[in-house]
Amino acid sequence: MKVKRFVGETIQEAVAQVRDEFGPDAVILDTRSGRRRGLWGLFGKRQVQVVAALEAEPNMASIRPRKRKARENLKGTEVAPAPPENSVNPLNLVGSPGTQQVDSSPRALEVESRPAKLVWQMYQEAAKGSDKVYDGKSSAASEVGAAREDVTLPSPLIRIEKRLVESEMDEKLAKAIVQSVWNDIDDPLASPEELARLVAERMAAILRCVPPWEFDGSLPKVVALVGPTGVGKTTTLAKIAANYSIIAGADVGLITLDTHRIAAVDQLRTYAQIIGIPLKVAETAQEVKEAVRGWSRKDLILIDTAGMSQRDTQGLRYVEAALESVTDIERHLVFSATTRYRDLVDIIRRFDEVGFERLIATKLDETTSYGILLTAYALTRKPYSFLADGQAVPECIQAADCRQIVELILGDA
Ligand SMILES: Nc1nc2c(ncn2[C@@H]2O[C@H](COP(=O)(O)OP(=O)(O)OP(=O)(O)O)[C@@H](O)[C@H]2O)c(=O)[nH]1
Ligand SMILES: [Mg+2]
Repeated sequence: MKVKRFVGETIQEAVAQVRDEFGPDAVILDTRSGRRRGLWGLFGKRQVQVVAALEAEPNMASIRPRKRKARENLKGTEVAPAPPENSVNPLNLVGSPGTQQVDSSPRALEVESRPAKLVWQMYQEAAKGSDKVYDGKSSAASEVGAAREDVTLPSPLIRIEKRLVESEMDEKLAKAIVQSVWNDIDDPLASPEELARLVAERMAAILRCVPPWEFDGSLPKVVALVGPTGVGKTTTLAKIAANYSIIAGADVGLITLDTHRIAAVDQLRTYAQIIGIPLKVAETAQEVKEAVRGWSRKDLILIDTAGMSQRDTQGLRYVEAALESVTDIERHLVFSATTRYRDLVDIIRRFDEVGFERLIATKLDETTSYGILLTAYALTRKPYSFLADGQAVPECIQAADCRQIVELILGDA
């Protein structure tokens, strides 16, 4: 893949350079505007920087969206979008058999297993006293099962706990997981391999991931991505849109609320054009509402929002109000797998005010420590929907899979 930075005085100028050099197959990865750096930077000309990529093979533009003529006639009778003939689903994104399937009905998502309850209670108990380490004898834990009298962990479990902490998992969570396994174990002489297997199983049991959406031809699924600046919201939105539109043949529409930066609108517009789907720009809650209402026959409506620092209270309120105007919206909090624990806590606290129902972790390719993924789940108890692991659109995304997250965290341990 060729990646290059193009600089112009306007976004149009920079994008024209991209088109001249890379042609129509170029994918815009990033756009930024600012003043030129250097000695005269302070009073320098404004400039727009566009980072674009050209895939070798395959690329998005070479896969033309399916014709929707037949589909329009079928609306209302179709159960789910049929995959294109002989289609493969390399991204594991769009409801392929064999992906982990979880009942995603609201009721099923509320239900947590007994082991999960045990871990969460231990974790919450430990988290209450600031740096207090869970001692295995808390009253909360005893509600779901008496903790072992003997709280000294065997050395293989201590090693696993250390490994989890090294993977950037919150220390209290790592302790709660291994302690809960030890608490439940039937065979105190279990081998290190067996203990490792039990820990992996427990981690998978406490996590939740939802399967990819399926559309029944009734009301559109409306999804908004929210999150801090630069975590990959727009890129992830484009990946999701391209996969559902091009691979699954779903009828997809995009709305952007990120209207303050012209480059942000152009970034999404470029993606929309390449994928061959419409984009609407909405500035107010009323406009969002109208945009959604105008697309009542679409399968999927994806809403991009402006990245905001978790300290930007005004921005957070704006997004909250704009999204509140749409009923049955599903909000996905996007965060980078490279986020540090303290920042994650802050992000979750602030975006809790906007509200979100799902988690998306991005930039899995930029780290080798994935414990933060389980920590994010522990702090929110919202299931994962997608995982993203690179800049390439539409390739670097997949439906979240609990076992895979556990494997990433445990690595070669
Ligand atoms: N390595 C890596 N880079 C990513 C991933 N997802 C997005 N990026 C890159 O992260 C940068 C920011 O991506 P955007 O999609 O613009 O992020 P955003 O959250 O929309 O940013 P704002 O709208 O400015 O808040 C771009 O350079 C993307 O190519 C990923 O999974 N891995
Ligand atoms: Mg964006």
